[in-house]
Parts: sequence; structure tokens; C-alpha cells
Amino acid sequence: MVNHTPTSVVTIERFIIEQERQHPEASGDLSNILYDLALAAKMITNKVRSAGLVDILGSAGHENVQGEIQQKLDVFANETIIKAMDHTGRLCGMASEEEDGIIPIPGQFRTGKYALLFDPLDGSSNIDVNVPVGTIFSVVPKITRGRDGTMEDMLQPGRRQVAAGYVIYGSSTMLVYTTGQGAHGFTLDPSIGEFLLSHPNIQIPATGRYLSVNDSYQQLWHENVRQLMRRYRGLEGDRKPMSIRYVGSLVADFHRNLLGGGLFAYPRNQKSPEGKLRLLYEANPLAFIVEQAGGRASTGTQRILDVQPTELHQRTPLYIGSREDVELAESLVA
Ligand code: P6P
Repeated sequence: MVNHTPTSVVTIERFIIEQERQHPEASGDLSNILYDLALAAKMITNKVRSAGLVDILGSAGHENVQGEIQQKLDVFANETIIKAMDHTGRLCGMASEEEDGIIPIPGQFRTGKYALLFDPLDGSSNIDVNVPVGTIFSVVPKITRGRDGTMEDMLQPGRRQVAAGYVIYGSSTMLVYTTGQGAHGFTLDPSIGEFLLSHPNIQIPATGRYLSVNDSYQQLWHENVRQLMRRYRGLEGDRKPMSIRYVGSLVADFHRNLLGGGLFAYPRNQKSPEGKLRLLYEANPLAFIVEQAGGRASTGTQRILDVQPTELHQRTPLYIGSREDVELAESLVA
């Protein structure tokens, strides 16, 4: 007879309250931002889950700031997050991959002491083929005076983040976040509409089983990078060969590596000399999470969280995941 004693059921709301209690000085604003993001995640989940059924697939026809044809789900996710967050009085402004500049808080609402930066639906080109996509978010403190968030508030190094997380719309919907007290995963139970604690205090193995990289750029990489990839594959040096797992959706690749150990690499190449991934709302939040889980995140020459941003949508090379595998990258790429 298998013992089915249920583990304790902890909702994300309960968990956030318990974490807040460890900070008597907390105003509760950050907790409320996390609640509101969890709500937005549930609303996006509904749309993503039914996308194939209500003919929401296919592009919305117009291009976003990245020059990519926007998928309707991109537009929906972007608007859902903005509408869930803009009236709460906890934010001074927002920035999104889908918007050119800062998204201001409408004049009729109070503003708050945090700024939210997010990628509403990363990997959206995968939507039509049912590959997992994700939402990534980063919360930084407002550091300027005055009502509204400014570019100075947005362009802070990742080490200034007070919270970061992602939602992965995969075989189940999971939300993983950190406020600097460990990285914790919650799985959505659709029957009750609650995110339940399923992965407390995630720890990423020091060396990874999986290597996530797009080899088609091999001829465009620097020789040091090609040598690094040979090391990961066990073709040179003494590292045990890694298995290749590349979904082409950052959140899906990152999440698998976070839980099972692995390295995601998107080196700079001659086509993308600054790398492809975005610093502020992709690399920084995932770097905060992976460091809280005992991993590392680097540009290859610098800790991601120490990079001083200069532009909202700036790109960065990215090596992120198991600590020893990122250290190997830093030893060779530099
Ligand atoms: P490539 C998806 O478009 C994305 O932004 C990330 O989610 C993903 O990791 C990366 O690009 C894939 O890029 O050049 O390998 O297709």
C-alpha cells in the first residue's frame, strides 16, 4: 500500500506572508506586487492554455520594439500585466520587452516605491508549436525623488533587485521567485486556481547534466567559445560529457537546468556582437534566482548582476546555471 500522506499545502500567498514576517520593517508593498503578478500569471495561463482553441494563434500583425511580428498572446500578456499592476499604488513605473520606453503609472493612480521590468511572454515564437513559453519579471527600488519612475530607476545593476521571478507555461504552470531569501517554486493547481509550494529552496547542482546552446552559430563564435563547447562535450579536457537540451525558449531551458543542473549559454557572435538576450528583464532576474539557488550567471567576463545598464533593451552574452560550469566559461571566454 503506497503511503499517500499529503505534504503540507502552502499557497503562494501564505508563503509570501511568512517571508514578509521575517522583515518586520516591511510595508507589505513588495508582497502585494508578488500577489498581483501571481494573479496576472493565472490570467495569462488561461489564455495560453486555450490559445489553440479560440483562434488566438497567429500574429497580431504589427511589429514590436524588437522588430518581431507580435503574437496575439504577447499583446495579451503585456496588457494583462500592465492592467494588473498599474493601479495598485506600489509601482512608480514599468518597462516591458514589448514597449519602447517607460510605461508610466496613469495620473489618476498613486505611485509607489518600486519599478517593475518584465518580458511578458518570452519565446513567443514557440507558441504556435506548443513549446513552453514564459513570463520573466524583475523588481527594483525607486531611487529617484518625485512621483514617476525615471530611466535612472530602470537602469540599475541587477544586484539592486529586491525580487525576481518567472512563470513557465509548460506541462503545468509554475511560478519561481526570489526576494533574496532563497529561490522557491510554486505549481498552479488549476482545479482551485492556487499556486501551491512545490519546490521550496531550490538548489542547482554544482555541475550540470545539460548543455543548452544553439550550435548553428559555431562558425560565428570566437575560438575560445568553440574550445569551451568542446570542453562541455567532453571532447577536450576531463569534464564528463553533457547532454544537449535546447528548447529555444529561455525560460524552459533555464527551468530544466535550474532543477536538474545544467548550463544555458548564449555567447556573443558575429551576428549578435552583444549577445541576444536582454539584460534588464531576462538575464538579471534569472541571474538573481540562480545565485539564490547556488548557481552563477556571467557575461563570460563579468557577473551579470554587476553589469551597469545603459539602455532599457540592451542585450548581453549569457552563461547561466551550475556554478562550476559557469566558472569554466569565465576561465576560457575571458
Ligand atoms: P536562437 C526566444 O526567441 C529567445 O528570445 C529565447 O527565449 C531563446 O532562448 C532564444 O531566443 C533562442 O534564440 O537564436 O537560438 O533561436
